[in-house]
Amino acid sequence: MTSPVNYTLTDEIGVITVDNPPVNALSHAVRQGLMDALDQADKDASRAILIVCEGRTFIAGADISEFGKPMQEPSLPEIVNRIEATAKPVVAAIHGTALGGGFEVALGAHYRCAVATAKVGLPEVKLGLLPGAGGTQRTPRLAGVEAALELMTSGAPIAAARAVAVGLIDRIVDGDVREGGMAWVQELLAEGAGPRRTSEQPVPDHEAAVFDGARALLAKKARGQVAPQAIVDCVEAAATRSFAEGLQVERENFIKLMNGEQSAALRHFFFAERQAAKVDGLAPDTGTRPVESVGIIGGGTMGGGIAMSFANAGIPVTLIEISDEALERGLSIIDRNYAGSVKRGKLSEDKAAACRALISGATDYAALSDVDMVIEAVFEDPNLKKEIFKKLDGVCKAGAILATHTSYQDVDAIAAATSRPADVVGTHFFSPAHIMKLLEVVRGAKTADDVLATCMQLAKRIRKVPVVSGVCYGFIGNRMLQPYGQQTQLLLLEGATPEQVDGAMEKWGMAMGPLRVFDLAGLDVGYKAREALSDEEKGDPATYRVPDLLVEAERLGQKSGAGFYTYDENRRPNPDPAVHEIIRNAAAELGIEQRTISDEEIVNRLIGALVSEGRKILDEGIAQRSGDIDVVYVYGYGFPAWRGGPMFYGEAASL
Ligand code: 3H9
Repeated sequence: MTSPVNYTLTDEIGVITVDNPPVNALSHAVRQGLMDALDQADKDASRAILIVCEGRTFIAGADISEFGKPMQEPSLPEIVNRIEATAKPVVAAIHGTALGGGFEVALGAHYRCAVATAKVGLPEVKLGLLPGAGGTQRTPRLAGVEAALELMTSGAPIAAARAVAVGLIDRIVDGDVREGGMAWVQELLAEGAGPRRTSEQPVPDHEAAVFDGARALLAKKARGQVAPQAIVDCVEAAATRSFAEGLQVERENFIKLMNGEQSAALRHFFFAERQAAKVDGLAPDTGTRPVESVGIIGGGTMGGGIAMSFANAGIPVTLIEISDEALERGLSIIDRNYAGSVKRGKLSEDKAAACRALISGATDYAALSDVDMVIEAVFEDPNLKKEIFKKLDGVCKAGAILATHTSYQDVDAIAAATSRPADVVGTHFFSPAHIMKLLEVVRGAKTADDVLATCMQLAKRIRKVPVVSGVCYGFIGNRMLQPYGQQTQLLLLEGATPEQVDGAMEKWGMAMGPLRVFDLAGLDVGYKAREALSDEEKGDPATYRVPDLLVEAERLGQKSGAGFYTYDENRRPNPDPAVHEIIRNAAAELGIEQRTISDEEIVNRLIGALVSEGRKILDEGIAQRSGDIDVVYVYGYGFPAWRGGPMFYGEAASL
């Protein structure tokens, strides 16, 4: 087998080239290849060494698929230390993304250059880990404690220019990365530059309080997570102990994290997310349709957010509303959202203006005659949706994709309103649609394969995480929410308070407890939906008695200042004895005896409700795989990624 690492001696420079598609991950073969190449370079006539990569990127990290298995020698820390110890100057030349162990290889080198488009980062924290090949010790020596903590605890990559500014990269090279790297090595040799070892440099001065400050901040920002705190410990060791001792602290923490539950969950989630983008049963040669223009029907909150998602990806949007006034209102919400993005520093003013310029409005469906895709995003009225699809059938060009944004409706029934059901698909965005990453792509019985493939690809283009769902009431996410909500109501009647339920779930890791979510969504929404149902369809009255009573007392949730909580002017929820009384009375009326309920019971019953519905969804083939359900819950419902998603957690906890 040929090695994924190639070594050549060119113009007195030993060039080590890693070529391990798709992302040059540091598999065992790459690690061995690097060691062999270093051996060769040690012995030959080279005067300096260049490390560079083939393909789309520099090394993107350790090979995550090898984690959790016995590690084969040579280990990555050994390689990085060996690179740094080399007697000849070593230069790393970076393109694409140098991430994790990949960037640590570059940090082991004595000099680093990058093309301007490159990014570097230490994203291990997103896998529940920390940089385990010297990254926690070398980064603060080069960039200072604060920049190092930010890079490693956020896991977010930084652009080459920023990396130069903080001292992690020495220079930007123009043109081809290999040529640029070679030219710089020649320059360094001409200057007589020798090895420059980061481990021999001191950590720059910093405030002593920075570590405790970071710990306190992360306890809030990364509630419940162990890796960010361990990173702070390692950086503190870098600042207070010798390099060798610091490496030891890093190693011990790395191994502890690698063997822990959180990293196992996050590693599962990494692959689940990538797997979710794949559609089972599609022929490998399934084509996609070009989507270079989009029409959106309905300029409400959802329609506007969806329009922004496309415009932000450079795809022009025509927004359709029923009247000039409604259109104006919709466009002004979009203006406000863009202004908000600029204010929060998410978009530059120029970029926001350029995106906004891609959104135009119309009140006549004729404006949609030439678009490649239409997304209908009007409110959840099946008859209105069908009427719209009939109209679209009349005006849209052949081959246009017709999508309905819906949380619950029957996509097949909507498709049947057209003469081209194969072109119809469901796209369930999450609110706010320009921010939330999840997109449920609903595959109708007749949806064409290339329509589905196009939606999956398009989702990536508009920076969403797509998951395929079959047709059922509520699809994957909202269908599971129903038993979760019902179980929440039963817990209240049995004796838990809203603040206890939310507190238990938030402490466990949910971004928001269920009752705060209901208050945010508005209790009147469910109330109105129930009005249309028969008693039999509504199910056990205990599962909706309390919210009914709250709506009847004009407690509609956050928007009316009171729901399961009362809200102050800053929209902070406060427990309300009046709600406790409503719950107690409802329990008495329904003959339910109240008791003390533990937090553990709350978590097990609520997550258990998600898991058992998730299993039904899998059995019915609504979700392709259990990892897809995990992706839906993490990206759409604030489920903690470090618990792996409900299905992963349910399996591990035997729920
Ligand atoms: C680490 O380095 C620990 C060290 O500190 C210490 C060690 C002692 N391994 O995302 P994509 C696969 S921890 C194995 O769709 P993109 C991925 O599964 C690591 N496989 O592409 C997919 O496979 P498939 C720190 C990997 O262009 C294919 O490559 N590094 C790895 O959207 C394409 O991936 C990271 O956490 C890997 N490291 O994004 C970086 N990376 O086609 C993780 C990717 O079969 N990776 N694959 O589904 C990324 O962030 C993105 O993949 C990247 C490319 C930005 C590189």
